[in-house]
Amino acid sequence: MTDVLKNDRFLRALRREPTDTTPIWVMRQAGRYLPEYRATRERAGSFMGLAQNPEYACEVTLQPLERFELDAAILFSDILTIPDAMGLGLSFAHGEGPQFARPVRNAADITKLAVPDMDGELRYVMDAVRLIRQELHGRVPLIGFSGSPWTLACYMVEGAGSRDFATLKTMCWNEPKLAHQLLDTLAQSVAAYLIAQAAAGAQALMIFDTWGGLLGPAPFREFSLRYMAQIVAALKADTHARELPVILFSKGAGQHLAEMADTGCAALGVDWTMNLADARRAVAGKVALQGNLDPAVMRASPEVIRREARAVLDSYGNHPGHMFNLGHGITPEVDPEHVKVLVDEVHAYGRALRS
Ligand code: 1CP
Repeated sequence: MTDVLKNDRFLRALRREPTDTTPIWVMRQAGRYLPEYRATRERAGSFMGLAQNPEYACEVTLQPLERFELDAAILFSDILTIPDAMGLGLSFAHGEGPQFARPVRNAADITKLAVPDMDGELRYVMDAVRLIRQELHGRVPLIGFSGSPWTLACYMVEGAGSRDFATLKTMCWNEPKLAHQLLDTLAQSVAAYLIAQAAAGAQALMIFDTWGGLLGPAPFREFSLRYMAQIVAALKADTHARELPVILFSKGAGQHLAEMADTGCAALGVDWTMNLADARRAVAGKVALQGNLDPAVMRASPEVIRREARAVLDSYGNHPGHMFNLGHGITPEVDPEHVKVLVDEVHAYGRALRS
């Protein structure tokens, strides 16, 4: 695992060091918009069959890198591997979202939960990280990831996807102690999971707090931010993981960037509802920023994609510390050719911006 990185733009930008151009990767870059992904998923039989087989997971992780000049790879897995390893029984019906056979709803369910064994139930994730690192041969860095405790709890208590995750929110109001017990067990699990991914070879770590923005300001601090801060502190206390930059991404939580920047993370993900110039001012040079093209732009014409990509690059300006990305995951109906248009434009205009 001592291979020299051939392309370290992404890691340099995370450290807010100068780069020749702006690095780019795309959330959900390995996914259903790629025909080769759909073919491998067909062979695997199911989403979990794909994620739990390190050879398949490695294959789909590398697929987008074969097509596009992306500056980072992200482990192919899912945030719901932790609740699955806790025994909740995860499945994905074809074309539908996640479902848990055994959601957690009361004190008995929550008291039974334990931190999963990273060399046991979750070993397949670490095996995938090791294999991907080997097969990348230092082309680009590998990002490991987890869901945030809040976002994992949303699915675990609801038992499936939802627009408002009202079941967990109700628990937060009626039984805050119970909600905190669940979130604390999840924070310990996420920290152990990310430390294990770092030991297996991940070179940066990202925490997806997809549903943090569902909370008002005080509940966001109490139920989401506090646990992400706890995880960052645990990573900083680990002799190996402390070297890895951590990216926090709370969707819809633009108003909290300043507080999030104080957790000790290296970077924040920004969704498309905020201008990057405002985001830069909010974090006052403490962290790098990742984002933030509206994913719906990817369905527009190549000319519009190029124009909107340039607008995002201009909004950040000629400063170090920007990793280009979408403001949320790429959607299945996007034409893969449009991703090539985006990646090439970001690199070309990012170079021009620096000259
Ligand atoms: O049928 C399929 O092939 C399923 C589609 C799919 C894919 C491609 C799912 C099910 N998960 C994934 C992979 C995945 N999920 C990655 C891989 C790496 C990458 O290329 O980016 C990552 C990072 C995730 C993370 C994830 N899973 C999040 C956080 C990021 C986000 O997009 O907000 C969330 C919320 C999930 C849950 C999940 N898993 C899958 C789906 C369809 C969902 C969303 C369910 C919902 O809408 O509530």
